[in-house]
Amino acid sequence: MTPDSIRQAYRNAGQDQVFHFFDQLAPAAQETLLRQAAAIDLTEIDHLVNTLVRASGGSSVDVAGVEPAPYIPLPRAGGDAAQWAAAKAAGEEALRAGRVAAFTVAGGQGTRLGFDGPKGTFPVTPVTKKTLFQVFAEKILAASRRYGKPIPWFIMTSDINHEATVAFFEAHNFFGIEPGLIQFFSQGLMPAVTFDGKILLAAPDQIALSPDGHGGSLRALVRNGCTAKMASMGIDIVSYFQVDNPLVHCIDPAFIGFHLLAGSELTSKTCMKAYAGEKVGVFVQRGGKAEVLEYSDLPADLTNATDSDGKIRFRAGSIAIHIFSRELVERMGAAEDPALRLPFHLAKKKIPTVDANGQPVEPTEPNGIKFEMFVFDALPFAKDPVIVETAREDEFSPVKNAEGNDSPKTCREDQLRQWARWALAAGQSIPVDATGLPAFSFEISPLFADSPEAFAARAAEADLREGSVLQG
Ligand code: UD2
Repeated sequence: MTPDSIRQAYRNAGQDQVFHFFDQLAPAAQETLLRQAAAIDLTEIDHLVNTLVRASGGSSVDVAGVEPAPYIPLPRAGGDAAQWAAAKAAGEEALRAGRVAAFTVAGGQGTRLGFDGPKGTFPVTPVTKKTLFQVFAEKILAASRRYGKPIPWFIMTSDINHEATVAFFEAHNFFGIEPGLIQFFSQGLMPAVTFDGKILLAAPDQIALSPDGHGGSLRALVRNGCTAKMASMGIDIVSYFQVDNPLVHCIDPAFIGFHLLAGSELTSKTCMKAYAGEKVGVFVQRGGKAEVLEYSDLPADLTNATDSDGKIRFRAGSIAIHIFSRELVERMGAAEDPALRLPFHLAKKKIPTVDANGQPVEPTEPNGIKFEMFVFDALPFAKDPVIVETAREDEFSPVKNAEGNDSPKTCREDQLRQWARWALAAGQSIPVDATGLPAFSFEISPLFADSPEAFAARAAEADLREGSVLQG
């Protein structure tokens, strides 16, 4: 596209304000703006403005007819132990056949934590302060050693943190993973618009762009050649997790096995909500189709509803751990028809912009709209989706806030509680308080043991005391 044709397209779309300062810009700045403008799909923006923005006058998400979605319970919660064992065996077979890749979404801004840098570089372990990325790397390495097959790791970044993320891995020798097995790629960006659909400028030569949500991962995996690479490696199972939760079983044979045995295209983990207002989406169904409703879209009466036995009715929380079949990613990530792609959600935000003279404006009230896709919206598009329960204490303790719930402190303590449980189950004596928190800090690397069984097998090597670190 030539500069003229780009500007013409913006004029035709009623978005000429993007070039308001163009003639006053230096050539390099003009080029930046043209490059950003050319990368935006104006037809998509036009469609979103017509369907979502114009219709957004305070309307809430339709929740008519939603019911709690069924899920496979843990054996201890009434699940069938034989079914769990069969699932584990099927998952192990797939891992031994090298069919599985790990996939982390790490393109977010981590604003709530107030940490300046890619969130995966945040230190989380109690003694050596390993970063989130290192914990995942060691879990992936441990699984690949156990099953005798390399497990490639796809990491989605965004423009905000791509270079810093890659540099961090390089500086740490990719934590012992062969560099060729890790693929970093940047997710797409979306422009922010005013409430009447005009694309906003962040500066005279910059469009106000932000990442397109974790749902952008489906099209980013396709556009960046990741699905093609997976196909060439014989990988058809994609183990998806977020960057903020070091307890996640990045590679979980039983979870993979449930996915395979059901012939599912999308299998999701659920963990029972700790309290009604917990900020996790919930699994619901309507018309026989499962979906996730984000916590902010669930009205208070449904959030607080209880069953006849007093339990939270919509208690199956979505903790953002999924298995995708490669086919589903390919199909949805490449779809041309908007009806077959992930929908966009809009969020009213304070978007830094410029005034008519090009001077910066920091709004104190929301002045525009950002568009984001959510990956869990793939659920209604997937064949035979499955939802599987996991135990919070074993798998979910995200670092989201600087203090309080889901903070570095709660996460550190949950790691310690988990390792103390393994040690106690293996017959060691460790002083713990009523919440299971050990009286001293120590650390177990996934390369030493990544499950209670793995720990029990090596318990004789484990002398746990203040500051102990069990590494490889
Ligand atoms: C998410 C879920 C929530 C629950 C919770 C569990 C949504 C909307 N909500 O809440 O239901 O499952 O997690 O912890 O997802 N990311 C990108 N690119 C983006 C935006 C986000 O890669 O454009 C990544 C981000 O780096 C992180 C993850 O997605 O790994 C979650 O993002 P978040 O912190 O915005 O989600 P949160 O905590 O609001």
